[in-house]
Amino acid sequence: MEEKKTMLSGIKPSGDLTLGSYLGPLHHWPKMIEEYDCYYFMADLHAITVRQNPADLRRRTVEQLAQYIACGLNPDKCTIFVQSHVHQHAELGWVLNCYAMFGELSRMTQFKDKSAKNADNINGGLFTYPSLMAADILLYQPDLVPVGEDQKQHVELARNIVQRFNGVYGDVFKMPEPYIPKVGARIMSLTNPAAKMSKSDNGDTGRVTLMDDPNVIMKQFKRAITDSDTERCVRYDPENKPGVANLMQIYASATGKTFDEIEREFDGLGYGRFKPAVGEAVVEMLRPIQDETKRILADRAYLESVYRAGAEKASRAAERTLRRVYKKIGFVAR
Ligand code: AQP
Repeated sequence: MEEKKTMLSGIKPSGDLTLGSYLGPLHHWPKMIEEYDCYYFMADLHAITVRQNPADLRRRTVEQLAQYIACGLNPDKCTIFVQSHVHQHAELGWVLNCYAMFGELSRMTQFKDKSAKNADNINGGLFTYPSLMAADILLYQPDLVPVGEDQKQHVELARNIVQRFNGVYGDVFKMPEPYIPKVGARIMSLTNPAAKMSKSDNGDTGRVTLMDDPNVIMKQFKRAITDSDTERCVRYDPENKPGVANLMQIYASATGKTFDEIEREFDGLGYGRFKPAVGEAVVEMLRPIQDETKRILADRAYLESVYRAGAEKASRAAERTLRRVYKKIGFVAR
């Protein structure tokens, strides 16, 4: 039998998972399990590049695991782990720091964005984040790396590192290929369609989290920014009507309808009917996920067994790569 290809992806527990986390990466993941040997992780090492409250970080990491499972990741069919449980990530991250150039790290737009957002804490981790991300990827030698549009630049950097490293030591790392899903690729804030909906944007009405109460979700959608054009019709035009395009993208992902179908459905009805309809579709999409998350979270022993087994399996795979790297660069074997 032909061996399955490998795939890897993770999300930082830097805030409660949002509609963006779900419609961007998470809801594509379960479909990959049959075809690929999948590794999914909670990227807690990455989360601390921004100051975290320890109790919140712990809670969110476990809650995120429950949400992964609730969204359809069957732990018997894929490997789910906490990044800090697999020490090889931090170790290879350090090595790859020595193969990532200052100039290329300085060009990362996420570093610039995050530095601007956290001006009082522009730490080294924020700067070298892409080397750790390259390590996350390369440890498992994946064939495919599903990422959002905004992570594409980091995968490009990982590819540069591979080229540089393999150029010196031979064929050590497999060249990673980014994969960007078409629909739901980038969900924007409901109050500012120019900014991505982010987990860490607290206290802002532009964010919907996976565990938000239905009343809260409806309120957020009713308040969503549409557009100031006089036309006031539901039409997919991301350039001139970004707020409406974002809502259409969410509605399309939640209902499976095409943009044409949505335009016909709301023809002549205006935004007053459209916005609550998107809210309702999201509430219905999230309802089973919320119920299942709550059920799983109540079984702490089960969750622990999942992350322990995941860490063991991931560690075995990661160690194979790390040993090879250490040997190639001249470290004495223990
Ligand atoms: N709004 C979004 N729409 C589509 N995809 C998104 N992703 C994040 N937000 C959206 C994608 O999720 C993957 C994992 O995200 P991450 O947590 O590792 O990094 P992030 O992009 O920094 O996410 P946030 O929510 O914006 O986190 P904070 O607020 O902590 O900075 C990535 O592939 C990302 O594209």
